[in-house]
Amino acid sequence: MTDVALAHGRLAGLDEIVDVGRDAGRGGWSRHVWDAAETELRTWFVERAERLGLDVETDRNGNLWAWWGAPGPDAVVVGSHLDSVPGGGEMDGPLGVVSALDAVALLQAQGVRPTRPFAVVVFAEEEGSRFGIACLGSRLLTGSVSPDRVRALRDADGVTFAEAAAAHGTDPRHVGADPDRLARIGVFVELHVEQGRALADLDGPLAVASGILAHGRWRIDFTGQGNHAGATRMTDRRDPMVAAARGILAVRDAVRGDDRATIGRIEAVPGGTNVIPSRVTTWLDARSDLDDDTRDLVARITASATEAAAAEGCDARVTEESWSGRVVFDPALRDRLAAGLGGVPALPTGAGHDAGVLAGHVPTAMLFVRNPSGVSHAPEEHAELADCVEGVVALTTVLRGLL
Ligand code: HGY
Ligand code: MN
Ligand code: MN
Ligand code: MN
Repeated sequence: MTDVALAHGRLAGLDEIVDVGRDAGRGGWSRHVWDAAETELRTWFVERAERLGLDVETDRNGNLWAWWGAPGPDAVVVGSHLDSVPGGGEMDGPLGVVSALDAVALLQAQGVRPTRPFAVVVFAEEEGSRFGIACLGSRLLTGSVSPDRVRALRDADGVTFAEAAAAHGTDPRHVGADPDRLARIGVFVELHVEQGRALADLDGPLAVASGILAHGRWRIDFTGQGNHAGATRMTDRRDPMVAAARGILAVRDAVRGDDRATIGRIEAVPGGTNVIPSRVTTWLDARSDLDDDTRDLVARITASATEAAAAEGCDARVTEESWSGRVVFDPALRDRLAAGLGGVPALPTGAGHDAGVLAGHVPTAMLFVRNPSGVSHAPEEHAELADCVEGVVALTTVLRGLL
């Protein structure tokens, strides 16, 4: 391994960024598109890529592309994302970006020179933590989301995507599908820390991805009557917090089989301790193996939210915010990679990825690196050095076979 890859018991690149975006309040890391932490990671990426002799450009949607040689058709593209969920782990995203750069360093140390265009890519807003739509950068690239809708998206401070983009050199008037750039991609490979513990149970360091669950995000607004906490008898209330509480408990009862449904975020308006809220909003993340199963799950949750609201004299409104159908990765490419790595297992995942968005447009594959506890989207997310190194070596092997 080159010295750039290994240091201090972890991949050197991860050490270079480990202090960026630490979230003392939540624990873990918070790095959201174009905030101070993610902007610092962008700067790190450009500097690290340029040290490797790569030429970095930012596309019309804020995604970063580090080209090894001239951009061109049938490119091998490898990468992931640098943003995180609030209070997330340090590896979800960055491990894939660091490993891609380390793989370039290793290929260069091995004297390999690309025989076809090659780029390391960093997709913007993969977690959707700032503007609400997951995989926003790859969805914009592939024309999978309306640019008008995206431009108007607001973050928690009321800043629009358009304003944030413009403040960071991305002209919002130009965001949207980038068919010429998409057509250049011959194959996309993403390495990612595993989110779940299948590899721990299999006692193996690596896997290729077989597919991704269907998943989406819905906003559920419970509206009632705002009022005074002390002057309003309990019998005179139309309290959306009580409706939301019933609706949240009903989510668990709505799942069937291996469905996954989560309410990870709730907001009361106006949010005063001595105020009965006028509105309570919850955000639902629902996933299942099949598109129809996910749709059916959300239909059950919608029915129970409506019922919970009516019981409190409130209303409930469910709005779809984003949707990703079930992904099956190209089996021939998947099996070719697995065989080239000595027969690593192929695993499905419940976690969404930019690779899931690209898979609908170009040959795409994923590599997973073991996460001993399986915990992710939390500070405890982890991967051992030896497995990270195996990941870099495996990614290098995969890329050699493609270059
Ligand atoms: O939500 C997901 O599955 C991914 O981490 N964005
Ligand atoms: Mn994630
Ligand atoms: Mn991720
Ligand atoms: Mn008062």
